[in-house]
Amino acid sequence: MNTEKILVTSALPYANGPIHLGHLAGAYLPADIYVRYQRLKGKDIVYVCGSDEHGVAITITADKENKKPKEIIDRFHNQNLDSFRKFGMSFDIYSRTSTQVHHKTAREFFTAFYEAGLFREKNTLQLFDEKANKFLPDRYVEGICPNCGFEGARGDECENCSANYEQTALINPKSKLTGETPVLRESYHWFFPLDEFQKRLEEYVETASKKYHWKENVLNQVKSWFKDGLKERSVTRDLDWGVSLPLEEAKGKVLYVWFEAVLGYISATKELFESRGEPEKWKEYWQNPDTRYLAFIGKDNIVFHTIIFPAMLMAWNDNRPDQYILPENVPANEYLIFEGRKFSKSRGWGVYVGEFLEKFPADPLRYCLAANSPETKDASFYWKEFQMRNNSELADILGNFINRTLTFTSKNFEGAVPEAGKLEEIDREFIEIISKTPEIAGNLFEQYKVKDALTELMNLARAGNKYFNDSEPWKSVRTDKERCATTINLCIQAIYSLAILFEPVLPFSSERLLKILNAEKKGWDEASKLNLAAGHKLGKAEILFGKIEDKVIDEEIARFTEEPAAENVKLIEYDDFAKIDLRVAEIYSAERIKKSEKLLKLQVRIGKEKRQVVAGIAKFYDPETLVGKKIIIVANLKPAKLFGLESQGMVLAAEDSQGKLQLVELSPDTETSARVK
Ligand code: B3M
Ligand code: ZN
Repeated sequence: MNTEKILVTSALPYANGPIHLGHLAGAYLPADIYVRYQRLKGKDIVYVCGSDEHGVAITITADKENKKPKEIIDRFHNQNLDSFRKFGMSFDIYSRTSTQVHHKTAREFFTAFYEAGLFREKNTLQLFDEKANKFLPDRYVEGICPNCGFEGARGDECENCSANYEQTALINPKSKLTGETPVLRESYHWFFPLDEFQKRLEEYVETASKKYHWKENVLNQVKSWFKDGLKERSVTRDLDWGVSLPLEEAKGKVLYVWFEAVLGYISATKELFESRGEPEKWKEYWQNPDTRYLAFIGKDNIVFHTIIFPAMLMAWNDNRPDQYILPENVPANEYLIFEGRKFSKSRGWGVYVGEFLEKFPADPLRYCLAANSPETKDASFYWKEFQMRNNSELADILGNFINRTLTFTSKNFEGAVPEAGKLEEIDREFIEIISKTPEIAGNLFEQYKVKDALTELMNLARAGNKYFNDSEPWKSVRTDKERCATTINLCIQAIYSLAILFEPVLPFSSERLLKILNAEKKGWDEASKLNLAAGHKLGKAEILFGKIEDKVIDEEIARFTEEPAAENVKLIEYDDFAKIDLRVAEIYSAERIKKSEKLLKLQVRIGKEKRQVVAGIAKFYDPETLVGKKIIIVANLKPAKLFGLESQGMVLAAEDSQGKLQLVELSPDTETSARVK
């Protein structure tokens, strides 16, 4: 048994919102596939993750919802844990940074640096909101990015260009609490001297990236940071939510979320082994020079995992006897976008994992995200592609090969593996493909090339279909039963191999398939062999991959019909505009529609005429408040049926910055029936 130790972490998602497909494609699915593959290879692997529960990402959400941060993190921690479980993530532990052990670990690091005199301490000018009487750390301010000019850049980082900076560098800052321009106020803070570590970090990156073939997207970002020169970073914040500092004089301050969140990986590993009754064993991973450590992340987290976290570990190692290992590789994916546009929580653009898995099984989603993984460049999730990959690849290639073989076996060989006879060229060629695939695909998984590995695996299923077709067992069953038996024997052997090899990507289907084969899960390398003895009785066959109908996918697409941005709109003639009959209408009755969360039934008056209009504003308006409002409706739209109700027009509304629809309202003295032009 190969007992090489591997430690794998996935970025800790903030517990301030639900996980969406973009998250999965970035730091989670690639790691899970890798981990499952290495487990099949017999490696001694530990895979940890958990919720990031501190920082202003949490407090801002709490402020918005008028809730306590604790309520927010509890809600989303549990929700995300559930989504991950349903998606088949095989974490050994999914912890959270609000645990005791994490607070303790984080303070230990701070203390170690403090006692070593590493921090620079000073009074600094911080942005302060006089109206709210509060300091405004990190995302509490927005402004123009000092690096790329992006408007709406956060106080600590720019989501457009990934630049990180001290808040005071932000141009034209505005408080997120009140919208006011903040003033500068003095506050005492502790700074980590990142600049002092630059040379060693460069050496570390140079060596590790060469030896372990870091991805280019990661390396480019790191290099540009080095080029700009590393700067000291303050590790404390004026905030009342987070890990408090172990210092008397630091009341009302907490550790900067990133300074402690990366340590969450260590805390989670401690917790894991504590729960297994081996409280010291985490050290065999984190403090063992023979362990390989891989940190899977999304591209917006690169600097923290390639520069800041390694620097912290170096600083610890400089001052304490117990020595931590550094990441051997930091495989980061690019972004997944959704139907051609960025995922956006506020604009409701995208799909949450929980929602998705209520309608579709996890494996087709895993397959689709893996096959279209943003490994080297951004990729987009399209519903149509999801349907196509499910129907034409999973069902028509893999599922079909399994299904036709097993049906044939049950019909002609009483559901047992028939004995193979003399091998011919065609059989030997197929055996060759079975025996080579594990190594070829395995090497690709080792290099995080999930897409290519998947192609190899699917090619084995393709080869299976071709072998079945070319061998024509439906003919040989009548003319040469031994030949037929050989064909079917090899097809079943290939299916067993597929069940093992697809486990990292399709864990649920692999488990079901093993049951159908009535066989045990075996190691990765075993998949290169012909494992089933003649006479082995198979289990009950069932369809592994159902097809997804157009209707089902079209419904999903309809929920996300894209509106073009104003600057991209095609120009029209006045005549085109004049075709639309816009009228002022007065709402005289409004009520909810049973079973619909979104729709309201409105009765409106346009002059003397009465109309019924069904409008998708139920989430944003109480029906009572609508009566008497003067609004605009498209009066010459062909009637449509919604939830069995006829809608004789459409109301005009626009989204606000929170993604809420606001009706276009007119002043009460506007004449109904007046034409809007
Ligand atoms: N919580 C980033 C995020 O959720 C962050 C990662 C922490 S990794 C230690 O976008
Ligand atoms: Zn920027």
